[in-house]
Order: sequence, then C-alpha cells, then structure tokens
Amino acid sequence: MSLASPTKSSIWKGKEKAMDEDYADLRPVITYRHLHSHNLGVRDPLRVVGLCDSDAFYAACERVRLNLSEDAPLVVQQWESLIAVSYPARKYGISRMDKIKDAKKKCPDLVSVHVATYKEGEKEPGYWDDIDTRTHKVSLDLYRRESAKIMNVFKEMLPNGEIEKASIDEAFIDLTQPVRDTILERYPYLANIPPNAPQGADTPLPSPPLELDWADKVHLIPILPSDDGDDSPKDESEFPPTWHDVALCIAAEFMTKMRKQVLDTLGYSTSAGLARNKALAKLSASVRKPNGQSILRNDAIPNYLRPMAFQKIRFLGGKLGKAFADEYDVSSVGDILTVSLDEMQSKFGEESLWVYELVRGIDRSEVKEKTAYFKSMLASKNLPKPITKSSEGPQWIRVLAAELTLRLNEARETMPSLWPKTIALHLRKGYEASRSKQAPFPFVKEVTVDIVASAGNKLWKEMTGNAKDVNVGALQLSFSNLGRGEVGQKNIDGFFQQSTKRSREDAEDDQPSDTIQGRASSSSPQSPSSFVCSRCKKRIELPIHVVEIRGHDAEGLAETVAALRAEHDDFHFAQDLANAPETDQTGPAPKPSKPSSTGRDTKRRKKAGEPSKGIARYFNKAG
Ligand code: DCP
Ligand code: CA
Repeated sequence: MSLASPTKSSIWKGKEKAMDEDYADLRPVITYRHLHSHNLGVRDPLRVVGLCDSDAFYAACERVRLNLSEDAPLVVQQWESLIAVSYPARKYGISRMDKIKDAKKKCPDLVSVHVATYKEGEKEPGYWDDIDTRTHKVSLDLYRRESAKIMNVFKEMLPNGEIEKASIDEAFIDLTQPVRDTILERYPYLANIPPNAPQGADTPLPSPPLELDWADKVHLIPILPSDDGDDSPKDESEFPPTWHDVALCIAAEFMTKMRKQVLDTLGYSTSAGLARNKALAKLSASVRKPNGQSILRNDAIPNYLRPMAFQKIRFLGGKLGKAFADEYDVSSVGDILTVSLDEMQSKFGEESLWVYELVRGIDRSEVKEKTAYFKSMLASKNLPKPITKSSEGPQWIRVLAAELTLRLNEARETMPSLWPKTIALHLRKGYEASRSKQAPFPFVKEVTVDIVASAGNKLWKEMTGNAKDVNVGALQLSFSNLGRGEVGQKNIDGFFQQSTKRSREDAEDDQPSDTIQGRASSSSPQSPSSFVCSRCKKRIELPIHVVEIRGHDAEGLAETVAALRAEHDDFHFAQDLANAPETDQTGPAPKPSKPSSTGRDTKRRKKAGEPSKGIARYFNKAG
C-alpha cells in the first residue's frame, strides 16, 4: 500500500497556473480525519453537490402526458404567450419570448398545448377549447405532480443524500455522504489510519489515483482557458487528480444513474452540474443542455469564473447585482475581485461577505430539504376585468376553491394528518393594497370543493357586506397554518369556540412559508415581484435570495406577492395591536419572530416593513 505522504510539491503541483490569492483553497490538504468525519457540513473539503434541472420542463410534461415523440416541436402556451419551448421547437428559433402566433409562423407543424386551466363548475383542471382568461384560471398541478415524482426518484435512489427542491424543476443534491461511503469501499486502505501515520488522524491521505475514468456523457469544464478561437482540449496533465476529483467523479456516477432512472421511468431528460457547492453546481448545470452533465473541478474554478458576467451567479442576478455593477462599474467576476472586503462591507454591510466569497467560488449554504413545504397554500386569480357586482364573487371563489381542494387532497396523500387551521380571502382593488379576512377552517373528514367554497363565500360576504357594487381586481384564497390536524380532530365544536384571538396568534406565529418565497423574478417581466403598501408607502419586494418552488408563471408570482402582501398586512395589524391601549381585547402584541437555523437566514427573514440595513435594503427599498 502506498502511503507516500503527499509532499508539498506533489499536492501543489500545477497550482501556480490556476491559483492565486483570490482562489486560494482549490487543493486543500485532505486528512484521515476529514475522510472519517461525518458531520463537517459545508466545511467538508470533500463536499460534492449536484444540481439537476429538467429540460424544457412544462413542455416535457405535456409531451409525456400526450405520449408524443421526443422529436415533436412542442410549446406550452399560457393565454397568448409561451411559457415553455421544447428543444426540437427551439431549433426553429422559437423562444419563450415569442407570442404563439409568431411561433407558429416559424414552425407550421408546431404542437401547441395550452396549460391546463380551472373552469367554473369543474372540480378538476382540464384542457378546454374555450380558454379565456376571463373565465379560466391556470393550473400548474400537472407540473407539480411530475416534479414530485422526479424528487421521489432522487429520494429513493439516494436515501442517505440530502435533497433540496430548488424550484419546480430543479433540485440540489448533496452527494457528500454517499460519495464518501463509496470512496471507502473502493479504496479500502483509507478506512484505517496507518499505525505509522506521522500525525495520526491529521495525516494527509496518500496520493489519489493518477488517472480517473470520468463516466460517459460527462463534460469536464476545462481547467485552462481556451485561446482565442481555439477550443481544442489543452494538456491538463499538470493538474493531476485530487481526492476531491475522485469524489466528483463518483458523484457523477450517482448523478448519471439518477438521471437515467428519471428518463427511463418518467420520460424526462435532465441536465446536471456537479461541483463543490450549490452556487457552482447551479452554474455548471447550464453549461451543457439538454441532457448534459458538467463537472467543475476545483482547479477549473478560476478560469471558469473570472470571465463570467458576475450577475449570472445565483442571487447576484437581481437588484443586488445591479447595485454592485453600478457602484463599482464592474461586469465580470474578474472585475469584482478587485473590490476589497473592507470596501464592500463599508458600502453593503457586514453581510456582503457572502458576495465576496461567492465570486471566489465559495458558497457556504447548505443543501437542506424544506420541511415547511406545506405551510400555506394559495390560489389566486388576477381578473382581466374587475368584479363590480357582489354576486360575481362566488363564481371565482369556487374556481379558487377547486384548486385549493385538489392541492390539499394531494398533499394529504403523502401527509395524511395535514390540515389547515385557517382559511383566508384576500381581495385587491386595482393596484391598492389587499384587504383580507380569515377564519378558522373546520376539520371535516373529507375536504370537498363545496366546503372550501362555502368557507370562502362566507368571507366574501363578510368583506363585501351588502354592498351591491364592488371593485375587485384580484382575489386570492389561501390555507395557512398548515400542520398536523390534531386541533380539528379533537372536537370540531371546540375548534369553533376558539376566538379570533387564537387565529391571530397563529398568524403571527407563522414564519414566512415557502409559498411566499420566490426567486425575485426579474425573469418574469409581465408579473410584478413587488407592491407598494398603501399604509407605509414602502415598496415591498419578494426576497431575491430565497428559493422558488411555485414555478415562474405570472399567476404563480402573483400568488407569492399576494402572500407577501398578506404577511405585510399582518405586520401592520400586529403593530396596531402593539400600539393599542392595554384595554383593547382584540389580540396579543406581536411576538418576536423565531430565530432561524442560521444567522444569515435570520437576516433574510426580517419582516417586511422593518427598516433595513446593508444588503437587505436592496430587497426592501423603493425600486
Ligand atoms: N417557467 C415559466 N415562466 C418563466 C420561466 C419558466 O412559466 N418565465 C416555467 C416553464 C418551464 C419551467 O418553469 O418549463 C422551468 O423553467 P426553466 O427556466 O428551467 O426552463 P425550462 O425547463 O423550460 O427550460 P431549460 O431546458 O432551459 O431548463
Ligand atoms: Ca429547466
């Protein structure tokens, strides 16, 4: 067994070319202690993370549903716009920016599917001929369902990997643990610290294999930059494999198998990226699409990142990236490397350390399954024509109730005890702040559209009173405080006897749920990702850095903004209560929000409306 302890020169061989002070940790020394530890988390030098993104996802879901050939040029349309374009259709120059009529001109054989919609009187969404935004509401249920199936494949195939749904068609997969187990299986001599190891557990591992067999269909992002116009592979023998490369290579095998399983059993092709952290995995996943898999070795990080427009990096695409670009007149990662940490922190606050690190290829965010996934559910409709008569409300409430019922029942298939404590109706007038009203949601054995609609109608009546004329531009019906159904299951009468005070408490207790988290969608030009509060006159933005799970469609975004608005209304409500005289019996003063797991999260979860400092102000201030 070779225990040739890697000398400084063998470990660092070749590093001069790729490394400099900005990228200083590309070939960390890896010891037995590192390899044998199970909980190094984001500090693990053998950490490997994958991002798997489905190709032309909505289009693929419709192709599979219709059992069409993979070569079919297919687009998914929402009203007159395209929301997904299959790769065969892209060959005709069709993009998501096209209108359907222009797309058909580019490809006369285009298969166009209108996204499913809820229609008044129908319990389930469907594909109708008479689609009209005045009478229908978009349903993304098929895509959510297919997305859950893909997630299940990952979970089944990787029981000891951490999997985080990052959007409707993307998942981060932390492969560190399964890969570590495989390394120990394949290189059994690493399992025990040799008795003569000079520094015991802190002895560096022996040299890794001299060559790695990178699995098929894998694209290695080059370590050396291509010369102008010359993309031929360079001799990279100066960069012998590291143990981290071994880890990446094994991770690529896992990823290939999982992607194959998704393709073979569900029919979806995917693209993946593998690297040492989430931000780099996400960037790498878009290098080869469709059906590609790219690997970013640590040695390849500097030349990959330097020329890149830094706004391509996760979380730097929106306002924050723009603020940096304007402040320092920079556009590439290389440019921004010249800004010192002190300088950055003096302008953008302490928190900007994560930007400083991100452009250096460091991302300490964890891959974490979102457990609060079903904390709230919201169905919304922006009306093409405002409702002006009180009698017109119930027809829309029924459509929204159908969606909520379906989603709750689906969620209850995997979590049978799941039950919402509260149902709420939000009404928006033109572009003014929404008004909302909520009530306890009764526990019943089986949730039906009738039950949800009648709870919604009751709220509608309470809000519109006897007024004949109303003016409502958008409505949202939501379930919140989803949790285990014990309260309702105990005794339905007891549940009803609980005061509104109790439901207010619940509302204040509620952390921002996943449904209000959204990729601040600069990508969705037609749908605003912010609103101006009519009380405090502030513009409230969706957080830019939190993960989207609701899809990117206009209505999905409207839903997330509506939930944010509801939360902001709650903030004012809570503030009013706090300022109210002691004798006011309507409810308790707001509780301080619960601390979250990481310091960074705590800052991110700052309640809308609070004064913000540093980076946070870029997410809250008037745009
Ligand atoms: N989506 C949407 N509106 C947008 C962007 C996306 O409705 N502005 C929906 C449709 C997409 C799905 O979300 O199919 C996933 O978005 P992606 O950005 O991952 O795009 P695709 O999966 O369609 O294509 P790609 O193969 O480039 O990932
Ligand atoms: Ca995709």
